[in-house]
Amino acid sequence: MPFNEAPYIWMDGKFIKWKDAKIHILSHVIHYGSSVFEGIRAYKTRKGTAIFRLKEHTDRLFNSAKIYRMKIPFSKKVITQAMLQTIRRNKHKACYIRPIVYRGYNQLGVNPFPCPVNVTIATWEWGKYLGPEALERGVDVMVSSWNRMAPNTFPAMAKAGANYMNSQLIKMEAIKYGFTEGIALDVNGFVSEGSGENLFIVKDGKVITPPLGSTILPGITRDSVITICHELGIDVREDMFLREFLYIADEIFFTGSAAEVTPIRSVDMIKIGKGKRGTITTEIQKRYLAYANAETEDTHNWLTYV
Ligand code: PPE
Repeated sequence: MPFNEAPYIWMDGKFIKWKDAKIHILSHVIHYGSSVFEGIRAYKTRKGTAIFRLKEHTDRLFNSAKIYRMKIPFSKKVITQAMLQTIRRNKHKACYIRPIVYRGYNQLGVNPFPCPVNVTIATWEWGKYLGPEALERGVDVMVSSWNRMAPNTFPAMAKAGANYMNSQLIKMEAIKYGFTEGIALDVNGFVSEGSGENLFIVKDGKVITPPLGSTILPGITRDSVITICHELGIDVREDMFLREFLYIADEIFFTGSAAEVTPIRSVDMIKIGKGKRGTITTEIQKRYLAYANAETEDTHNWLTYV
């Protein structure tokens, strides 16, 4: 689906018309992938538009930048306010928010230090990430022939643009083979994550998700789901697990700001459980969406009203 264009994009402190929000082709980011970014959702609630876990996303953006020695030329407070203002200015009820910090234009060469660090915030209305029926019906996925990056190569804890070259390999392969998404293994063969989602399995009533050591992005939805499991009294733990554990799991689901909580109904054409959204997945998904849409009390202060 092409962009649902919004009126304005925030660029380095100013609102620019969507079509004029451009950078030079010789910007460092274009050649060397030097960017870090976030993906955040704002929901339409009874009490108005609310951003889900704005603080955690902003913190992760700054952490990603720190890992890459990028000094963001704005404070967290300014970036936070800019996100709120962009939503107001674009008059969204619900939207996706994409702040991106990148190495800009000055000169080329791998050394990024001579180039400025620029910041842009865009918002647009974005539907269901893995298809309109994914949340209810679940998706069919494959284990990718591509591994996630090894530790100490591309830092997985940073949400860096360059990491998404690996994600693209995973995603393209999955699409070409007729699947919605791919699951990557880590370099040791343990299950890692999807191209743009973390992953959970349910086995005998227990919920398991790969640890940070399996080179995953420390997902904020993942964190929300772990908290929700605690609340619901569901046994949840972080542990490494083997590929074949996917096939014999009772339920599997993806998590992500874009994907929310999406059930997986088959892996490598092997039916998972009953081949439809499982009971524990349903319970967790309902609760997640209830928090995001302010249909339940915001006991964790996860919502920031626009
Ligand atoms: N792993 C990866 C590789 C990833 O990209 C995401 C988010 C997650 C896990 C889940 O993280 P979190 O959103 O904090 O729960 N992927 C974002 C971008 C997807 C895209 O296509 O762009 C997202 O969900 O916004």
